[in-house]
Amino acid sequence: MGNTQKKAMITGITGQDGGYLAKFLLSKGYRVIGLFRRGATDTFEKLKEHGIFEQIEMVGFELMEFSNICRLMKAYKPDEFYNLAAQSFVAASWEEPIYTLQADATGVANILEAIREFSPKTKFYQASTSEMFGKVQAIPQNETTPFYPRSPYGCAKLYAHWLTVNYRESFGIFACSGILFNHESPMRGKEFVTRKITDHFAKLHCGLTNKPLELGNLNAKRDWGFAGDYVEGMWMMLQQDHPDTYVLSSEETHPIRDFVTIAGKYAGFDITWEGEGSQEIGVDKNSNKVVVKVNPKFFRPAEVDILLGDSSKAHSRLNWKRKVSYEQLCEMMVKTDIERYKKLR
Ligand code: F7E
Repeated sequence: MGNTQKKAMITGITGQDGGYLAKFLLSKGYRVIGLFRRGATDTFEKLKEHGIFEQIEMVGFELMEFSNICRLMKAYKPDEFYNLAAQSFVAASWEEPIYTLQADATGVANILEAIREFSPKTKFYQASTSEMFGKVQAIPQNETTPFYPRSPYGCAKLYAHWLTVNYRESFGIFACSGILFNHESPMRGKEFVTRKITDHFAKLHCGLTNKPLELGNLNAKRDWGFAGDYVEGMWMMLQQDHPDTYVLSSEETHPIRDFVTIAGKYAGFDITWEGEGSQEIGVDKNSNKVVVKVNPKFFRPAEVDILLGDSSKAHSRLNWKRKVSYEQLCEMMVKTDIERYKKLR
């Protein structure tokens, strides 16, 4: 392949999306440079589980260190740059609003400035989010729906989104913003609700705990898809003739409670719901045991009640389609977690 091999640089390489995207780009013959934060502990488990760790050029890097990103951009001049690094846990953003702002907003300004200065031909992908719609102004949400973020995370991401659009319009940089709705997988962090649920049910299934799963707001509705499908959409955006903004979503919305019921089914529990609000419980009909209860500590200061995306633009312009359904995603996550615990025994 020699000189024609494309170079892709990915921040957030150790996260859920970083792993799936790297795997996809490697399969397309890319040279993948993974940027990771140096730390005392090794954070490469996901890349190792994907079996791709050895194929990625891992480079230690700090998004807050502008000199770092400038040097990297100058040295590599990547064909494509995917910014997947972020403080991405919405609930934590009320505890760490300033850090969230630095990582999720200033970090993007750092990258765009470095591209502008040292590698203006680099195509840039920004991981934008449906959290920007927050208190939704229309249902479903598409690229033209007004934004109304409901968390410091959503506010920081909104700045990054507009800066991406602005650098596209101001300097002609090929900068794309992907407004991705929730995307999950067996590689999802356990602080996010879907994986928290599947991991706990796998433990209950394997007899590794007998405690009920404790959750917050069961009424919130989310539009969940499979992360593996969504990373392909990121790449497709950078292969177009012109940079643009696209929504990627499953176009279905389900309450958290529904995901719990289905995940329970795949773990062997037949859950019925009793009570309301913070008194609500999920009981397994087979054993008559309480397997889910509400703990108000997981309620958020402001909630995003419903997200439902309309991806018609991505379907028609990118020819992007999700392959994994909501039920298949839930089944895949529960089964993988059960297998993981079985291996440990
Ligand atoms: O919460 C409710 C919670 O933390 C989903 C990130 O990737 O997607 C993700 O953000 C819903 C919320 O994801 C618990 O109140 C109830 O309504 O899984 P989550 P998120 O906040 O939607 C977007 C697109 C991003 O961009 C973000 O980076 O579930 N919920 N009980 C709970 N949530 C959590 N985490 N834990 C609970 O116990």
